[in-house]
Amino acid sequence: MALCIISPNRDPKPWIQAFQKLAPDLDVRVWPDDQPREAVKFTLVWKHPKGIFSEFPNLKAICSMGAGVDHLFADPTLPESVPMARIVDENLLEDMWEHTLALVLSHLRRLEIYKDYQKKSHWEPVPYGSVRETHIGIMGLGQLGSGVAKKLAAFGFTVSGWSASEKNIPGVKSFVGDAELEDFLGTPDFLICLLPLTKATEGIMNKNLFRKVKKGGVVINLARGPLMKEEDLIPALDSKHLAHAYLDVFVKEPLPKDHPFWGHPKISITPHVASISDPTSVARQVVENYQRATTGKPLKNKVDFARGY
Ligand code: NDP
Ligand code: OXD
Repeated sequence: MALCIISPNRDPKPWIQAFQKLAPDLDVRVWPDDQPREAVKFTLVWKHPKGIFSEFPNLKAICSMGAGVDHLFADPTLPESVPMARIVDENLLEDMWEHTLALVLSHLRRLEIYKDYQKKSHWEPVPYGSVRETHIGIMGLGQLGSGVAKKLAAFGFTVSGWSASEKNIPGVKSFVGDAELEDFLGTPDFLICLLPLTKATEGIMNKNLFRKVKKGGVVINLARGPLMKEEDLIPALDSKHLAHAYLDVFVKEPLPKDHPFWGHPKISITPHVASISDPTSVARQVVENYQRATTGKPLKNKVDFARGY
């Protein structure tokens, strides 16, 4: 029995080291190797080549290397009969919260503006915002969105959130489904996206949605690039309806050098670093799911094939 890592664009070494420390007897392989595929019962996957799972006739489970699973569903040959899991990790949430807080506080305290002023040796105080007067809306109240929402509320922000089902999170007003999306969008000063990328959510941040966001609102996309219609963002910023966009994720990554986002004064870019799965922190849950899969037990952090997340 073996676990096979399939991550052509991500270094498998830290994962192998983490598994060796935790479960020295575990047979860990890395695709592409020349060992027989029959022994592989479990694959740990990040942006795999499409169609690859048909090489593994005895697969009992597929696990995403991260929280997101859109990279799995992008494969039309993904086997529905093989259960799937993803990463749910306290450190992933902590990192997402710290990244979110850094962006929001930096914006409220106008740090982007002063960075620009400094380049010009320009001295000019600008009015700043405060936590107590700021409303944050979060699209997606799952593992990450609900955790971030709870922490923002405890920090003193006014917080609301939007999800497919109703939530009961202390200090967070819950809005549900398409019928309540417009009401949700109207009041927050910051709109943060932590939705999964699915057929239902692709392109959800588009010109119609931007129009419903409060004038002067700030948009933050920390989830997946294709959730936003990229061509609709610059017009919403240039018309001054939106004040700024903080983007960590893009339709095409790395963001192409000639992409108009790079040079736009109201767009701040980070290279998909909001929160990265740390193998030393998450290897334990992968090993546990390997053991569960190979002994016929249900997986933890299971992905719902029908919902796509
Ligand atoms: P979850 O699956 O736990 O949560 C998803 C949330 O979105 C749920 O609240 C769900 O509602 C809601 N949702 C899904 N579809 C819809 C819909 N059609 N309408 C309304 N609400 C919807 O995901 P996580 O919180 O773990 O992660 C969110 C995303 O963050 C990941 O999919 C990944 O793409 C991204 N990510 C980005 C990282 C980065 O570094 N930039 C790092 C890690 C993750 P309900 O609860 O009712 O089901
Ligand atoms: C993830 C990511 O989904 O890193 O975990 O984006």
